[in-house]
Amino acid sequence: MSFFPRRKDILMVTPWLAPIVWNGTFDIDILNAQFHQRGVRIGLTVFAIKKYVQFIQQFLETAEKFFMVGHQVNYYVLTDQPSKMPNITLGERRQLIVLEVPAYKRWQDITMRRMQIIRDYTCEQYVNEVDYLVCADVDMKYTDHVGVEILSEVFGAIHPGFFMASRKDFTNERRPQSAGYIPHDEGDFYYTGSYFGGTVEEIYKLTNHCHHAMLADKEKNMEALWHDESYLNRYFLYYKPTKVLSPEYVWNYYYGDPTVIQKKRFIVVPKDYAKVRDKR
Ligand code: UD2
Repeated sequence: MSFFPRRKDILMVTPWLAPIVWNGTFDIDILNAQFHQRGVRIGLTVFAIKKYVQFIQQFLETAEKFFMVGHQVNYYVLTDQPSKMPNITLGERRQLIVLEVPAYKRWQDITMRRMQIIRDYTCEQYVNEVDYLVCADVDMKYTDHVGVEILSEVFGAIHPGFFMASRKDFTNERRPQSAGYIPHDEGDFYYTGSYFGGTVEEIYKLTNHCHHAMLADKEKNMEALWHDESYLNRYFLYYKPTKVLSPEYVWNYYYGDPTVIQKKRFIVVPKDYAKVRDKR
């Protein structure tokens, strides 16, 4: 029965023929065998700056249970407070690399400058140590399997708040002068800024592009509506992802518990914005 679709309740492939990854659409044993054969090395980058250091322990502990189990993983934690990094016992072929980075004053700059920092480390370090990069927010935890099924040349994840929304309701940047601009009648999906990845080379291109878009707006005294997320959405409109992750991969219980989301693999940890962000 291999010609029958595994699921009929969701879209499994984009109009440009990239797979959309949902529970029940892949066989992890086949994929693991393929990726083990290639001996892939995976880097997971995560920023923990200022008060966000409080999230890193849970992030790493849950990643140890669920993220790329059985594969070689380098955690790259980018922080302004290396001394506060937790002491975690890691599994075989998994290592923690702490990289000290500056803490920008405004939270908007902290989140947007991740693009620049990832780009710079891509050339200096990541390219020599891993094959794929996965770039994640820190105020998240893994609650179910996330494995090599997500890996592809370049991938993004559909934002949990918009997978049922129509294109006109996507919260894209709508000012034509902005480098993050997307017209109302364009845009395939609304992607979250909290999870993307790909080969080191593709992530170099993506982060470099988004960083330059942010700088171009800065010149005009502008900032896209949802910061790095807006520039990322613009990038994915013109450089389409080769794989798209369903919202199982970045679920937020704020949006309830719909049955179509059979697994919640990586979820947002609720936070009090007023307490974790500096008021600027
Ligand atoms: C959304 C996106 C986020 C980004 C942001 C842009 C989701 C789940 N997340 O989240 O990816 O696009 O909008 O506005 O859709 N950080 C620090 N210290 C700080 C501030 C931020 O380390 O003081 C890092 C940290 O890794 C954090 C990330 O930047 O997870 C994103 O910041 P956020 O979580 O405050 O952004 P948020 O919740 O608005």
